[in-house]
Amino acid sequence: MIKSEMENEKVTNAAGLELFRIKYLGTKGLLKQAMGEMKNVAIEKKKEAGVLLNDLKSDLEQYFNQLQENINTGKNAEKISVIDVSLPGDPLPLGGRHPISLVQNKIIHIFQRLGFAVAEGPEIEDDWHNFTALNLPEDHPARDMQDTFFISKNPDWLLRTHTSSVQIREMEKGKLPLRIICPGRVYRNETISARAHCFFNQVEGLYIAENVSFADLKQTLYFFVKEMFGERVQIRFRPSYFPFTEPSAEMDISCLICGGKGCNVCKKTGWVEILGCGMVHPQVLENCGMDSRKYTGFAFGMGIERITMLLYEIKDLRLFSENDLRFLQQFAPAL
Ligand code: 2NL
Repeated sequence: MIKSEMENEKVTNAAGLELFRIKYLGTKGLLKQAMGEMKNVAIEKKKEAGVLLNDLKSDLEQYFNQLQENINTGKNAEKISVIDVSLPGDPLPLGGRHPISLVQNKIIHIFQRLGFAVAEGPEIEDDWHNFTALNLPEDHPARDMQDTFFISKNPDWLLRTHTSSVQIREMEKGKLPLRIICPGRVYRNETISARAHCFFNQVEGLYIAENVSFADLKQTLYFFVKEMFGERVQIRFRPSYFPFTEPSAEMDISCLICGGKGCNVCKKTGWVEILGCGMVHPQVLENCGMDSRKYTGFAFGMGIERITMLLYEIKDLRLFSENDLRFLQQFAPAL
């Protein structure tokens, strides 16, 4: 009787299956009730009744499993009722920007407010745009196979070692005044360590017009540093050398970690180097078809990884390219 009733049940979804389970197999279900009747069965009939009950139990369980499988595989199911539209949807995991992108965008934003436009160019370059136009002599170590990834030699095709090549391309267009920043990935053949990688990101800047002076360079970079690191940061310039600028300098900021007292980050000096800069070498202007008696300009270049490591106290450069979510998720925006 129970068995024929069971076979007439219409179970088409998970909710129906649960009702089925409660009715037949639940603690107060029909099976338990039938088992409860065992005490009223005469001694000589007990064995027979027991066998019948066991059969019923396995029939019920088998039928239940069959129904469950039908629902799971969508067989005989009224599809619509299997989906509970009132349940909340599966959450879409929200991504976040890479810390390098965050800092790059911040740098771009600051210079855009000073009237700099963003310029981009190819990562695969020729010898002229990466080296020769920049006044890098034939025997300069940067041209060495050990520092540069060459794709071919003669003619030379290589992975750009700085984004100065983009600036050369912009200068060659001949439109003045020129005020640009060039963010992008650059490549150098270095042994990978906590402080060096074979690729990293740079932002270079260039301003060429009449009467551009070193004072303009200093004010521009001072504004940038205050926007980037806060009002209280100090700067200093040290004389340096680059083949493409004259005079050249390196710029330090007062150490953000110890405030200038001396710590591991600033190697107890109170200062950390953040960029190189200088007045564009007249030869570079001439190489790009500009009159170096009429026009002057300044240029600078910085590594985005370096700035990011300073801002967030990141100790190992390799973290930026390992794609470890535990690292990256620390920069995800709060919801
Ligand atoms: C550094 C130093 C520098 C420049 C980049 C530049 C570009 C042109 C002409 C002249 Cl087209 N100069 N760029 C100038 C001085 C320094 O970068 O340490 N970068 C990470």
